[in-house]
Amino acid sequence: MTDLDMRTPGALADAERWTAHNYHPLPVVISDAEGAWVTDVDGRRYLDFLAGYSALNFGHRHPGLIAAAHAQLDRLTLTSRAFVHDQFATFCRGLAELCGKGLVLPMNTGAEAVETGIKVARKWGYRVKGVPDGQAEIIVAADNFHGRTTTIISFSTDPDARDDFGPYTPGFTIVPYGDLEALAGAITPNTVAVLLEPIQGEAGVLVPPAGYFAGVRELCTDNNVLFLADEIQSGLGRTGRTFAIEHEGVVPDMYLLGKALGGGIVPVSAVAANRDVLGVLRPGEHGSTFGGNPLACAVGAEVVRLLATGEFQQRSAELGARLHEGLNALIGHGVVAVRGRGLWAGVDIDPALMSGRQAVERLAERGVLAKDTHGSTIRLAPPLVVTAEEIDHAVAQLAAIL
Ligand code: IF1
Repeated sequence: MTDLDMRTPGALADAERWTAHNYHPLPVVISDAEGAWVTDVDGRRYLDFLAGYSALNFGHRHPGLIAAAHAQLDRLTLTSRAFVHDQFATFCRGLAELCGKGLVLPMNTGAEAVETGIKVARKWGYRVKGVPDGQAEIIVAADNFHGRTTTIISFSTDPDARDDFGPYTPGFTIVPYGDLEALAGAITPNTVAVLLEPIQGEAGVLVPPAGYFAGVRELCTDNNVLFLADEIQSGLGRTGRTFAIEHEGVVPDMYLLGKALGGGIVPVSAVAANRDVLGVLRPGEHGSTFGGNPLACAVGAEVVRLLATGEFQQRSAELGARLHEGLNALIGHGVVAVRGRGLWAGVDIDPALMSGRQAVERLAERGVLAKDTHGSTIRLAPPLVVTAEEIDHAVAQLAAIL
């Protein structure tokens, strides 16, 4: 940003002064937002093509979600799970039915859902499968991203996410993503689960080879191993289906959900599975202060209602085709490759032209917000309320900077 007006630099300096530098944000200070648009403190408007890393699938301040939040704020916000509240069963039942599963365990962040999935898979391994105590193994993919806790980064292959955070949690085996043979070779009698993203987000929106997940499903079923699908970023309409794994015609044993489940208002995450899996937990064995709180359940239940109609999935499929058509036309004109499904794309910019960071800085100058992942790859993931014209406008700005 060159001609920063007075308010942005001051706000940037203040933020820089008082916070740990665990991010390197673009110099954009947002103060208002609605739908697919945000406005900065100097009144500049931007199309939001990051959407909170897919936590804003329904756009900024979706009226139905805000109304659900306001109504609940005026009644009851927190009880803890020491008691029940009148929003709890509605949310858990609605989400369980959306997933086609028998039970739901609500948490708050995505990492907590992943940690819950890991703990439940291990407990299932010991109490149901009969794995010797402390010997449970979970298979994950290289280039995964499942969160930032010390256990989760223990099985990360990204040095930035992992280095200097040891000692690391044992019990995880890493295989190449998309490689069925390697996965088959990694399964032992102590394997309790396979944990995979249906599309690898942070890795650059990597779509697996056709048939890969059908093979994963078969291997897990044949070896009495749980298949955990991390749909925290790929799920809830982002790829044109309720869950990205649907594109593979496969049903996982556990859905790990988060981000958009909170409607872009409150952190809401959850694990959905059948009783033979989630039923292994007994009172006192897992939980969290805010998991399943009334405000989270009121918003989460409205998110489930929004998804039940299929309109957002339909929009993502139709407008996603338009987005990918526009992006594919740039291949050979500054773009090397485009990947993704629905309203989700990973775009590899020609590294000889610019880095991913430079690309998103230039896009911001042209009023489009996006985020680079690694190297010269940028990810594009607008809210599912984006219009066709806004998609065309964003693609035109990308063409203009190349
Ligand atoms: C950051 C990106 C990173 C996720 C999947 C679990 C989680 C995430 C598939 C954990 C979170 C966020 C975290 C945020 C940036 C963003 C991200 F992939 F979306 F781009 F980091 F890789 N599973 N992804 O994508 O959920 O605990 O954050 O609620 O940490 O920088 P969380």
